Amino acid sequence: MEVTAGLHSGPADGTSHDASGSRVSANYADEPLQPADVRSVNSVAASSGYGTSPTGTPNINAGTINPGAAPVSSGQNPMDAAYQNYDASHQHSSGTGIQGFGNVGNGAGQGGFYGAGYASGELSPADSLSLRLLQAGVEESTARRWMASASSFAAGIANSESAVQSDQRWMEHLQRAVARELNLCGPIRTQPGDRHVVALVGPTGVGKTTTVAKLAAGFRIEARRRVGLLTIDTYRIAAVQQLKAYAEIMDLPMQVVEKPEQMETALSALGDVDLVLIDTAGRSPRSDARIEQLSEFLRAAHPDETHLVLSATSSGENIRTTLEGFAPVRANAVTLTKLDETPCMASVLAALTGRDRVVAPPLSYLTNGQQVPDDIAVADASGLVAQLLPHMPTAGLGEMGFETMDGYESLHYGEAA
Ligand SMILES: Nc1nc2c(ncn2[C@@H]2O[C@H](COP(=O)(O)OP(=O)(O)O)[C@@H](O)[C@H]2O)c(=O)[nH]1
Ligand SMILES: [Mg+2]
Repeated sequence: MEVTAGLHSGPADGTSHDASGSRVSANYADEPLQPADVRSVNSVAASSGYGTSPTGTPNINAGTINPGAAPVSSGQNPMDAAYQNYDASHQHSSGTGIQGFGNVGNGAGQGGFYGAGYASGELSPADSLSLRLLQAGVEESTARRWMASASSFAAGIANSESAVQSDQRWMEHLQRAVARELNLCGPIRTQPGDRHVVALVGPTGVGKTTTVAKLAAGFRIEARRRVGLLTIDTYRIAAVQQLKAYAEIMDLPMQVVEKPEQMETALSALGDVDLVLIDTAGRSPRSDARIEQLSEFLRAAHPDETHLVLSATSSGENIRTTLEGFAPVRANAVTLTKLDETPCMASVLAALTGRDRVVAPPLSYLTNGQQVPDDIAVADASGLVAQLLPHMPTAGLGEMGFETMDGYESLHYGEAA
């Protein structure tokens, strides 16, 4: 029997709708593939509100790590040394750009993160990872926090392994550290006969309409729910046509709403559906008036869930600005699109795990291509951290209980009939 997560509703009813007769588990907490430490943090963090500080996430500062637990060559905080080296290399290397990182090794033998044992000119694995994070656009405070957390994993096994650990081992520590900070909320849950309204909001072109179509197809065809579509994106004729085309292909009822006052009538005109998916017009997070307009539509629809759709191709700074701009919409989940176009997730994940400005809502779905309905999966920590940095060594991921995103493709809508 295969256990499936994905778009099925709670187990109480899900079973009767599963033609294969297998038990369907939609409870994310039952998911066997997520490491225990990730799960426990998520269960707490997922309940924290948008805009509030998560209480369940361990707050590990570089300064609180016990340097004595690791083979550090001096009394100085190793992280400080690593970052000082980074700064020094940037001040002293003119016009060499990224190549400037090569200079860091000059100081690593004395004060690098795990500098002991590394010759002058050679970077320790932790130093080199720190620098790769900075190079990928992760801001220093986050890089420090992640590496401090990674070093606590490293310290845990320092006695049983050689003091100088491999690049791959450190990458795993880092992935684990990032995974631990990720908030995941699992899929949309529906019950037959109980109407559930979900709105997708976000900037233009991030994949809202495509994601609505993917979700509609998954719930309609694989989870066998009655699905209705509604769009308030009436700013472009093409936008309505785009959704209409999907509605016709899947034979779904669809309503177009031009004013908030029409919302109630349109919702009831959809008839007896289990899931209403609301597509919205792209909004610039910088336009307060437009965001307020969107909020007005949403207040009229009072959705059970609002998913903020963000593109993984955005910069971390862009993600932060969007989170801030959309804060009035009070999204309770983030759907991350276009993972297929992003070799490096580091700065996006830094923004989503950020502590300083806006705390992101938990992640619901990941999409990794233009194909409807295939290219979508329930967000999982392993799929995200597998793409943390380009060209990551991944051979050891299995040991951590991590799978790549490929392993999740059969999970997203439950079992096919
Ligand atoms: N590569 C890739 N393209 C995507 C993905 N999701 C959507 N797109 C493409 O992004 C473009 C904009 O999508 P659309 O759904 O119209 O965006 P919207 O403006 O937010 O509704 C289209 O060309 C989609 O095919 C994805 O996961 N990966
Ligand atoms: Mg659209």
